[in-house]
Amino acid sequence: SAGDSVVTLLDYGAGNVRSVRNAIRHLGFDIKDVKTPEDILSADRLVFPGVGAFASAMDVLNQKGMTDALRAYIKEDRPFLGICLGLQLLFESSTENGPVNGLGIIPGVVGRFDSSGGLTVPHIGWNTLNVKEGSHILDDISNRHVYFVHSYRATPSSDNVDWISSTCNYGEDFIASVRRGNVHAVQFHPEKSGDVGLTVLRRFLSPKSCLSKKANEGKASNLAKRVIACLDVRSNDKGDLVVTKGDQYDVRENTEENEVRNLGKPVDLARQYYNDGADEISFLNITGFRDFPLGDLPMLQVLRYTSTNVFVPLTVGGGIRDFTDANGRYYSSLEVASEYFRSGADKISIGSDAVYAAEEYIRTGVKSGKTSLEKISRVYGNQAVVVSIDPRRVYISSPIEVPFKSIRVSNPGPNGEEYAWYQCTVNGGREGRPIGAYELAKAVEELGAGELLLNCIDCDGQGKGFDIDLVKLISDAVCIPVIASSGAGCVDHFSEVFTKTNASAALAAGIFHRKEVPIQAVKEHLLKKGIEVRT
Ligand code: 1PR
Repeated sequence: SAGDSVVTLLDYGAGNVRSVRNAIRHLGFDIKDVKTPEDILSADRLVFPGVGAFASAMDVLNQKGMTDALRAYIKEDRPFLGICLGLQLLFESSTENGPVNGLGIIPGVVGRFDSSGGLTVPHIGWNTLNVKEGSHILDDISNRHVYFVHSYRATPSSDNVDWISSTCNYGEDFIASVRRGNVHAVQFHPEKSGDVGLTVLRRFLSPKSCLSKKANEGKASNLAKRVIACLDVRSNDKGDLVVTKGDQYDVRENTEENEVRNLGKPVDLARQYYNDGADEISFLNITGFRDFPLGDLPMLQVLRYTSTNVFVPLTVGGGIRDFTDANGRYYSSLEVASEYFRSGADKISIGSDAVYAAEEYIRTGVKSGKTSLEKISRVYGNQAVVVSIDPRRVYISSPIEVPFKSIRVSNPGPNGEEYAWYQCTVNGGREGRPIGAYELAKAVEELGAGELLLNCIDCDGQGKGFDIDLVKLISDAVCIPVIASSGAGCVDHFSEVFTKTNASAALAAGIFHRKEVPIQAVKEHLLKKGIEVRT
């Protein structure tokens, strides 16, 4: 019947569920959106991708009169799939901005991961599941990597053990999925977990295709180190949006025409990197500091197209700030970010504006709550906000020369200097600011950043390896994940950064664009070195 191909989606408008939509459509199903509580009650199968914070999600569900309909639907054992917050909301309550009551279907309280012992929070990235037998949609995916991004989790107890279909280990065992009859919920994101995730979704959507193989016994899980492909995007002089790549941030050819280097088309390259096994794709709108992104519709189009067939996380950065256009119309940074999310981004990244926010916070000692960083992370959650740092190395002879955190460098400077500090810049490296990368990292973590993209202008495009001193300094200083960036030239640079520092991910651009090193080769090398990766 026609109903067989229709999936009812509960999108309460709090954020990006575009990827879930895209994945469902990719699998050949049509989507019907829930508008009223009756739509829930008449669904054949209901997908509930929770986004945003627990309290605001419950507020919206209560306001729309959907809480009772959801409870009734689930109680009748009708096909249900909750995703991320859609799992958490099934529990009794959460401590996120709370305590706040949830739907109360599963016993237990959702709480925050404990970072006091040095655990990196949010839990972002590809981790493996310990799948229980009879878990149905997860059968035989024990030990496969799936994508998580969250700071809160439900924990196993004797009261909810009957519900648990898999756990995952991150500092402790937490509930990765639940199942009772036709009701399923997963803490990870199947729509962002590549082929494995699509399999989980397909099994939920067409249960007949489900394997009932015996589940593998899962080993203790390990968060995989991520390999990220980065696309620096801007308009060339002809006005076409191209992927470019700089040398120490200079993206122009060394020719008379001085044209913007063109390494390909953003949508095509992103798709290729997804197929090649990239764990994540980042787009940086590198002229966003001067060109307003909402006027830059091609970038939004790039996200829309890419997210239709790329099922790993997408980050987009560039130009996220408050803005008044030529007609005097004011746009808040939150509107800019929202537009990026609506177009298919899973995370946004803030560069220049985060530097100003950190400077102000350090100067006043007060969190104003008004910076783009704070506003966006409050609405979309910390895990959706990356801060991109563009530091430049400044050599000094002695730490007392500057009021910023400095380190003893592994390789002395040109005049034999033994120390350096890392000066933050804004506007694509064009302007140095009176703040160091260390100070910035600590400040933005407090202001709500969920992750740091740590570049280094000196190393960018040089292919001589990551700045290990810098990556170590920053990844030891914060509890949030750090993405090492700038300088990858060969596979050994990836194992080096993962063995010598606490980086959670490594990002590269030039070597992938120039096809010097395939992503698959990086993964194979890391595997050989005993480093956990998603294959
Ligand atoms: O300040 O919020 O508008 O954000 C601007 C964003 O654009 C920032 O994330 C900033 O890093 C980025 N950006 C600005 N100018 C440039 C430039 O290159 N001229 N790109 C730029 C930064 C650095 C990396 C690069 C790695 C790896 N690109 O992301 O991809 O260095 O390169 P490699 O593997 O080839 O060495 P805002």
